[in-house]
Amino acid sequence: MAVKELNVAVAGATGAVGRQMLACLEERNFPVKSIRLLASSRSAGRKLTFRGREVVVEELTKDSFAGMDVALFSAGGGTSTTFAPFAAEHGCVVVDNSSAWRMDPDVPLVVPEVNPDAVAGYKTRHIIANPNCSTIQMVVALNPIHRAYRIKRVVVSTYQAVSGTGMKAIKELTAQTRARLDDKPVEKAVYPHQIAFNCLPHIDVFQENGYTREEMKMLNETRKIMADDTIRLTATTVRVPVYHGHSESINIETEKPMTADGVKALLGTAPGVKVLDDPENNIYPLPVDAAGSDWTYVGRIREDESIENGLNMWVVSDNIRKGAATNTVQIAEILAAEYL
Ligand code: NAP
Ligand code: 3JN
Repeated sequence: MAVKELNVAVAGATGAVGRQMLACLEERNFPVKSIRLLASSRSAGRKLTFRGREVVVEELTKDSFAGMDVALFSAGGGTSTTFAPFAAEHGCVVVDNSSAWRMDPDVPLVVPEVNPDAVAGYKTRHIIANPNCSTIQMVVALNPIHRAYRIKRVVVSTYQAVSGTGMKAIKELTAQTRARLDDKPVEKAVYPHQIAFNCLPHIDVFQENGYTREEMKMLNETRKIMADDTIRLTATTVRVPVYHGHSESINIETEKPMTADGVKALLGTAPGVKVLDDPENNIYPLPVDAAGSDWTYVGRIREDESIENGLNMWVVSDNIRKGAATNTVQIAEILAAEYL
């Protein structure tokens, strides 16, 4: 059966994620009948290119979604909270990249390699949430292991690229790097500290329990996507001076015994995963190699010698692609093929 062509709106089209969403729609040949590009009043009138044609960016308003079938949102949580319900009123299904709706029990939180059937839950509110980028690449790697060996506990430390913070942060890393190399004063606007040549153990705001919001997203979203509230997880999220690609050092403890070789074989056929694990030849996942790709790369797979049924691995993925835009478009593809 031919997939129906859809009227697609992209809210936040001028941003780091929005631009990548346009690229993904093109690359994946999404069945677009018409496209509407939305951003703040600051960008109204600007032109972006989609499929070789210039499209004028419009200001996002409550009336932007009339006649639209699907709206891909990446314009921040406040914008999603305000405007997603207007889209839903027009019968337009929202796939939202912010944290605004992720933990709403009436909104599915979807990673297509893990819980594609959850998309059906869009019918209640006409909203589907895209998880946080650090959660997405982690669950793509963890879910096959959980299904085979039951994960009891996860300890994860992230090394997150500045593109996760948006266009201003990408520019800030370049400007600070130039300033440092030229022996000029370093100016800070986006992060509370210099990010060039530095690591900041601080992503999103601190909570009362001492964790950051990013760290708590990793726990709460993982439980919802993997449909298992018994999984214990502790995270430390760190911003590093890398442009594209989040890296994660993940330690897990399982109920059933496993071996590193067994996990390598399992992940070797897991959806969305590419195992890159040949330390003798210096082969392991790297953010510079993952940038521009949609795979979740896993390497350094080894048994944790300090506990029973423990394993360490290193997981890398392009945060703006699989961590945001690609995952969003994959969800929209399921909607287009099976529901709309
Ligand atoms: P960005 O580069 O700063 O872009 C922000 C976009 O939102 C721009 O298009 C901006 O339009 C638009 N925008 C801001 N305020 C708006 C408003 N009041 N009305 C309409 N549009 C507005 O940021 P980004 O990196 O693309 O991220 C955007 C959002 O996506 C984030 O806030 C976050 O919620 C989500 N995100 C999710 C993940 C994930 O882990 N899944 C990763 C990154 C980002 P102007 O150009 O007109 O300012
Ligand atoms: O920092 C990163 O690497 C990912 C950033 C994600 C992000 C940035 C601003 C607001 C989010 C998110 O997706 O969780 C949000 C948000 O809370 O919506």
